Amino acid sequence: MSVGDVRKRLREALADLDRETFLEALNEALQAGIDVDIIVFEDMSAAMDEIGRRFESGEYFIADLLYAAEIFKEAMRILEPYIVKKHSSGEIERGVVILGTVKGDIHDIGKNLVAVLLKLRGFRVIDLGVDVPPEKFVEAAEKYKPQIIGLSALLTTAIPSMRETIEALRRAGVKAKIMVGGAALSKEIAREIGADYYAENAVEAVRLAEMIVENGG
Ligand code: B12
Repeated sequence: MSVGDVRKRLREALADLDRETFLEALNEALQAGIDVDIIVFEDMSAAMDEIGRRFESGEYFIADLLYAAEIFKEAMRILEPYIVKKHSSGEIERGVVILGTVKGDIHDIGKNLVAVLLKLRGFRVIDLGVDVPPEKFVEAAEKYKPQIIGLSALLTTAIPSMRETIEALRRAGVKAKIMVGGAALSKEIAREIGADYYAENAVEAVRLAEMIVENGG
């Protein structure tokens, strides 16, 4: 089977919520030496988008989204050693990053991926979890003095709450750079709600975080 075929099977099996075929294809992909970033950030992420579309069209239900999240997390456990090998820089004390999904939103797979990669690059990550109100971010920022605060939102309805969080942080005089991401965001929306940076995926988020600390915040 060609690399193209394996990748197609990987995407389709996850989108179809066919766990067994997906795990088989994942194994084949790893054996074929397909880069872990391509597997996670291209194929698995595209499958999750397709699952979202099927949900939107009424073909899938909430239970299907939950099952998709479960399969995704299972895959991440299998992929962990490959991710560590690819992304670990061996560095420590790179800086402090506070992360959280904003109030009203409980999606956390993408945020958790950002956390994993940041930790592997030597950042200390304070993960506040999901559905985090603005005052919690402010409190944590005052306590941990991070260089960067990362906010995640997948729901369009959570954008106002992300804006409120950014405003609350600025009002409190927090100096950290604010980086945002998640399917609800775009570069334009990020700028409009007052964020300093936007990253489309976890690899890009880490690249930005490294740039921010290298430039002294
Ligand atoms: C799985 C899933 C769920 C699961 C989440 C489980 C979990 N533990 O996270 C559950 C079942 C809980 C769920 C619930 C709901 N969901 Co949902 N869900 C999804 C789905 C299919 C996949 C999300 C995902 O994990 N993607 C894979 C990860 C790897 O990608 P990612 O999150 O985008 O993250 C990457 C980047 O965005 C970025 N990133 C993410 N966070 C951050 C943070 C920072 C700081 C940075 C820099 C970068 C960054 O890096 C990540 C890695 O590369 C999406 C579809 C989609 N297109 O996103 C819908 C989707 C987000 N859900 C949607 C909806 C509507 C809902 C519900 C409202 C459904 C309902 N009627 O109840 C609820 C809302 C619950 C709530 N209050 O939050 C809609 C949102 C539509 C919209 N425009 O607002 C989507 C888009 C589906 C759709 N097309 O309709 N969902």
